[in-house]
Amino acid sequence: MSDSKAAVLVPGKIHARVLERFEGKVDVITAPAGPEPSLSEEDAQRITAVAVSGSFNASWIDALPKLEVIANFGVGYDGVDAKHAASRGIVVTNTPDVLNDEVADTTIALLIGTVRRLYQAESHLRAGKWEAEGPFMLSPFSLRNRKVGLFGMGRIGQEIAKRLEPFKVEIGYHTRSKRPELSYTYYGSLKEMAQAVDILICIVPGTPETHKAINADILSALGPNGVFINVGRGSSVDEEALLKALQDGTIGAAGLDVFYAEPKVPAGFLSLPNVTLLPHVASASVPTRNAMADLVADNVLGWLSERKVVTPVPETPVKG
Ligand code: A2R
Repeated sequence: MSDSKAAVLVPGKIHARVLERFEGKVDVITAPAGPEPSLSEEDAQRITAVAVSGSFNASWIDALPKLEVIANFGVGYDGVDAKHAASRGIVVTNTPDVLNDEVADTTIALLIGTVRRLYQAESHLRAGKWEAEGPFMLSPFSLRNRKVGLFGMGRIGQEIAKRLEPFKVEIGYHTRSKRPELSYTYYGSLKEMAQAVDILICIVPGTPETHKAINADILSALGPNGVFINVGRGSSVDEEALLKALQDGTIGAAGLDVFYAEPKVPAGFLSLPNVTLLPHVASASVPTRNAMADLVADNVLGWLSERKVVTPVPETPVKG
């Protein structure tokens, strides 16, 4: 980096540690997040890097003629137009691996919480109903004798599968390419897997291909004892179809950490007894979010000082 500091845009909010890491090293330019860029022309002409948690579309990219790198806070970078960035020779980075264990741990908690209705049981206690009315109901479902299918078997999916092994459940997965090194049952289609298993865990990225892949057809294949868990992206689910399936018993229960238009959650879910809802917290612990923040900062600072990034996304490979 030269004497005049590089200008790094932070649209909207980002983890405080990213800003701490930037302090004294770069000039941080903030701007309100939104679909259209809102920046002075002078700032737009200076910015060479972006650190973003959320969305960064083609309009933003095109507003920054000197832009070289976009560092996304999060492993899922569906909010960043990586293809457009690639077409302009701009590098995009994300934060893979450092959150695998946390997300996998949370998935197991959400799964068991959903199957055994643990949140509802705790609410029963907190409301004084245990003493006043008696024990909480028996949970209709159990993890015993269950077959689990993972839609997605990447970095996080494999950590979830490893954690499922000691629970003595059968494990299968659906991805576009079979992973011959894994001993789990491979299903060539999502529907085939939904028919064969009774717990479906969604851990695929949000892409045009996975958009609303979990639809009425898949939910009906999962069946009335079926449990659906989503820790990937809300965009992978047709939420209207899921709500209806939970209301009319097409499936048995769902545990959701992500939503189609979060933080908006369809009101219908809130009153259902067979749903466990989390506000997108799968990676949200202090240590894991710090590690993600460090990776964002390492990517930006590494690029600005040495033209090196730690974790480029596949659309914008960096030759090193
Ligand atoms: O299809 P493959 O062989 O590329 O396997 C990937 C799978 N996947 C799909 N499976 C079926 N149909 C699709 N259209 C499809 N697109 C992708 O999802 C792979 O097994 C998995 C993604 O793995 P990774 O790229 O390693 O992502 P990671 O770190 O596990 O994170 C997954 C997602 C993030 O993108 C965020 O949305 C969320 O979890 O945190």
